[in-house]
Amino acid sequence: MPTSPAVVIIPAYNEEPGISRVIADIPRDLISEIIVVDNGSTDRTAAKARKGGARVISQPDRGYGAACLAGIAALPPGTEVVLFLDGDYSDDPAQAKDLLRALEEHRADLVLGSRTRGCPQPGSLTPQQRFGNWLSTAIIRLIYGHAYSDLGPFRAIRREALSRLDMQDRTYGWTVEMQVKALQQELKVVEIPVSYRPRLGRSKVSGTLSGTVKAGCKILWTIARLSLRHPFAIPETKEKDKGKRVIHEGPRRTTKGH
Ligand SMILES: Nc1nc2c(ncn2[C@@H]2O[C@H](COP(=O)(O)OP(=O)(O)O)[C@@H](O)[C@H]2O)c(=O)[nH]1
Ligand SMILES: [Mg+2]
Repeated sequence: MPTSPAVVIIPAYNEEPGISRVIADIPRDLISEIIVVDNGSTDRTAAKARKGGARVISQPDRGYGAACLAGIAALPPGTEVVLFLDGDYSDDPAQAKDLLRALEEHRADLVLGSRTRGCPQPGSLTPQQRFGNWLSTAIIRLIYGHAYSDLGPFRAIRREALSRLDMQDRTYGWTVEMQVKALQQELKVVEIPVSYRPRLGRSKVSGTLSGTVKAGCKILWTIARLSLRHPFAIPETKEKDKGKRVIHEGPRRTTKGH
């Protein structure tokens, strides 16, 4: 178990239907603070998050990455571990425990919740999401030789590693930017299977045609841009750590529903 509690960052845009349940299901014994980044919601997301006990900060500039960056800027001093979780109740917040446990057990820098290695409920991952994941991870594998199984949003990262990644993307490229930069910097990355269920409320990305096209293009462009800049791993890594970068735990099948 982690020696220092983690801070959770939840980017949220109009997540009134699910935000209270997301917050309520986060295991508090391991979490020191929950930050909900209200990304210009027009519903009662912020009020519900506050009522649930989260600190709500406002990021009026729309965009998934912009919301995550605002959350990072608001981290309390001394934060050692940051956990990212969406506000739509697709992920099971109780599995934050598994992510944090894996971070400690493997002495990892980054632990990714993999939906494809878990047991996604029917309808939770759209065919276009699965295809996009497959294509993106195949390209990353070709370039870097490492096989990610997903670009899911549920993840835990050490604060120090997060600072080193110098995250920039303000929209849909956020998750893939983190994963590509983690390989470039030879961070120790672990994937664990997580459950996934149909979201509460209305999808803004994968459930819409324009969201899917924009996200797909942005993800592929992000991989290309980052890889052209640093086609191989940045060569500062200690020799002894090479080859230990990506570990797949599991499979641990989880099927908990709403
Ligand atoms: N699409 C989108 N999502 C945002 C934004 N700001 C915050 N989010 C949050 O990002 C998460 C992912 O969005 P979602 O619609 O669930 O995407 P999907 O899972 O691909 O359908 C949710 O928690 C959103 O509330 C934004 O500007 N655009
Ligand atoms: Mg979602």
